[in-house]
Amino acid sequence: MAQENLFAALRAAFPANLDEIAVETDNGLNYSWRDLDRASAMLANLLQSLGLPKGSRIAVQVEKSVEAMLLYLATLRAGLVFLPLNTAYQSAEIEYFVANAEPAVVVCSSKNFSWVSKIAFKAGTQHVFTLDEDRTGSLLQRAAHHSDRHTTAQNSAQDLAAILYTSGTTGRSKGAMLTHGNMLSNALVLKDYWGWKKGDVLIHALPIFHVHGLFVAIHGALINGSKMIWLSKFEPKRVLAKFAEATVFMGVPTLYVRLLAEPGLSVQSAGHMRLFIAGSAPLLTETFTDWKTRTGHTILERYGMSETVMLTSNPYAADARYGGQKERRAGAVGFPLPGVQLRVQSDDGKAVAQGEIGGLQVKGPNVFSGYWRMPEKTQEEFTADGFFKTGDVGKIDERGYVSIVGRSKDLIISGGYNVYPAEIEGYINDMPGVAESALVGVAHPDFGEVGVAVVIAKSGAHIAPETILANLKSQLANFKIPKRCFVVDELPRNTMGKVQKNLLRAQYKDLFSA
Ligand code: MCA
Ligand code: AMP
Repeated sequence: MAQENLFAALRAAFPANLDEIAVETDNGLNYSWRDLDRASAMLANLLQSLGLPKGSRIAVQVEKSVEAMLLYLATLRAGLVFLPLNTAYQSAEIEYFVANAEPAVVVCSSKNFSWVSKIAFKAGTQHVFTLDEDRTGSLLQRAAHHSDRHTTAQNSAQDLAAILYTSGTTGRSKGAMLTHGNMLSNALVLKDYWGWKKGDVLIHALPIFHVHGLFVAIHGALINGSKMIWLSKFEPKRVLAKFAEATVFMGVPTLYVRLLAEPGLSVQSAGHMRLFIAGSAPLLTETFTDWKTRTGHTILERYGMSETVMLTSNPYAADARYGGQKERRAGAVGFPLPGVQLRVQSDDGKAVAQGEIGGLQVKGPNVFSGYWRMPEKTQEEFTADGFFKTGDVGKIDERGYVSIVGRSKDLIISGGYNVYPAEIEGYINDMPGVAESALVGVAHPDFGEVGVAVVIAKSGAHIAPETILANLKSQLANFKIPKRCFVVDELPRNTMGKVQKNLLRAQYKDLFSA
């Protein structure tokens, strides 16, 4: 059987001279390619020493660190399944993911060990390790006893490699199952499409518990044998300072908005850079044009999903193989990537006329195999002829450019993180004194879009907005907390009695206007 393990392909792309620097961190640590190979081998040997059945999940909720990336690489090379979890998730959220995914191993930061281990052991997890960003914790201590030689597990393209939790309209997260083939095919397409070349250096300033930072950024650099300048957290000044030593930067729109606020951003300071890529949320035309004016660079916007990795991209350069278009257009997410079929359908499943708005549906080697242990839900989200319904609403213009004009799924994307109104409304509605609530997204100058909660109190009850927010903050990840909360007498409803969120969005649309 051909070896189609993703790590095997990444390892094959390492430079011949393994003593070259692969990762340079913002706290002065350098990791050679040999370090990456040896350390991920030791971690893979530790994981394999546990005797886990094929397909076992390794759940990881740790602060960003090179060692956390090495654990991801080790999971791939051991042929196990990586399950990254946002560090902001609190116990109720972790309880859900652990119960749903039933990981064989959980790796958490030592500060959370007491409550995470309780949840994990209760759910049947056999091993809980700690890993901290200062390179301490039981995981590395145990790995130190293992050999730095490891033969990568034999996997087929269809084998599961990662589970990424995401959610559609239901509000309850679903585990998107990504295979070695989904991710390798996408990495190889993007390597070519974005013109990666020898000597490229990536600035990595994104979290590594989502697709953008974990797959698009890391796979992009590794599959090209490119050095990464590794920032533990996004700090605009630090990113700016690294432009002189790097060539590629990837970010969500908020990162670009914050970099634009830096006086030091200029044609000169961005002169060494080759490519700025944006995605995960809509890039405002204003940000696109301001960036061009300030740096001379045209941001390349692309469109992806946890279920599909990258789907479309604006062109890097005019390339006859891809239609020859050169223009990167603000407000468009470019063209379907090679191998990706994208179509626009109306709600009743009919093709819409060219340029008309409808639901975006996709098919391709990058599209996931389904939601973890949710076959019915998976079936609902695929058409009879095998297209995945993205839940995004868009159109394709006469030159083939795809634009996303909205979402049919009730989703707020705040600073690149997804916030599911159904989930937040559920928590608010469970609070004493609350009769009903609605969470709507409104424009925000920094995060792009943020949640605003509109709440109806039970008759005779009195509940203060700050009480609602404090209650949510004690249970949910900080980025999910509505930025404002209003307690009102009634919610606008249509004739069917459904809350008209569009009217609420209109009512609060100027709440954060700069
Ligand atoms: C932080 N805060 C936020 C967010 N981040 N509020 C709303 N939305 C956010 N995204 C709040 C915190 O709750 C906290 O509030 C305060 O801001 C400061 O927290 P801190 O963590 O210091 O914030 P930050 O450093 O300013 O973080 C902003 C950020 C971060 C750097 C933009 O959100 C970020 O790294 N976003 C990238 C997300 C990402 O990687 N998305 C890719 C998803 P308080 O003090 O009140 O608690 S993958 C994807 O979407 C698809 C597949 C694709 O196409 O890529
Ligand atoms: P996730 O649920 O984290 O996989 O995020 C995927 C969603 O992010 C997509 O379904 C889109 O709604 C949104 N998204 C990703 N890239 C873009 C983009 N370039 N423009 C607008 N929305 C985007």
